[in-house]
Amino acid sequence: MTITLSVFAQSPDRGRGLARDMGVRWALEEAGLPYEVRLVSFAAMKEPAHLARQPFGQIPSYEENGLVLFESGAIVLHVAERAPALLPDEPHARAQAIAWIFAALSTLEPPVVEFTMAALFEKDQPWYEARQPMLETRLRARLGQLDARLGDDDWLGGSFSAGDLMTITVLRRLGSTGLLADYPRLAAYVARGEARPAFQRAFAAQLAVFTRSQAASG
Ligand code: GTB
Repeated sequence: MTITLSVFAQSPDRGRGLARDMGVRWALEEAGLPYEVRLVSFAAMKEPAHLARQPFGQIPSYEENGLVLFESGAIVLHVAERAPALLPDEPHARAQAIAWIFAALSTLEPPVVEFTMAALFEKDQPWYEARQPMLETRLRARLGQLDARLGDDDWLGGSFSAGDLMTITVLRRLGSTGLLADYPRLAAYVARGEARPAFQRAFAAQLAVFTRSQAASG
């Protein structure tokens, strides 16, 4: 059984582990499942061979024994279903961990992405200055709610799960904004996730891809 992930040949995040293969790599490391990577360029992502794996021409995609999957959340869930370290067996705890995967992607991620993408790519737009405070207010509302739910616990469901993995993966995108400094419990939560050996291995693996790509092109 070989698992193959398609990932950026040269990640635009320069190896900071912000592209969406990071959560999948982390899940595979937590599950103890080895994997290989296929490096794809931006051009190759739009070619039929990759579109057959990922219909929107993006990374990541996942292949295993004839199964081809896309969407990082679906891939993490697929991996987690085989890993008690990521999804508890107890039915209620399991359903709640799955709810946190969905919450990370459908409730938390949209305001995170809107805010960070605008700050990165839309600063020159005439509406930027007027719109960004509104995006920040929306984002802070979600961060405040998440902070209240986490409270002083280590993890969202008592013990670490794929729900935490996905939530922390989304929160990491706020790293360069400094916003998490206003939510010390969330900042500590992210740090706890990043301190996990599986996270460290996943981070090192994606950084090595970027470092090699720089060496090859430099
Ligand atoms: N919903 C999909 C999933 O979760 O799998 C979204 C996949 C996705 O957005 N993939 C992006 C992609 O392939 C890379 S991760 N983009 C190329 C394209 O659409 O042509 C998003 C990303 C990119 C860069 C940074 N960064 O530089 O910090 C962070 C996140």
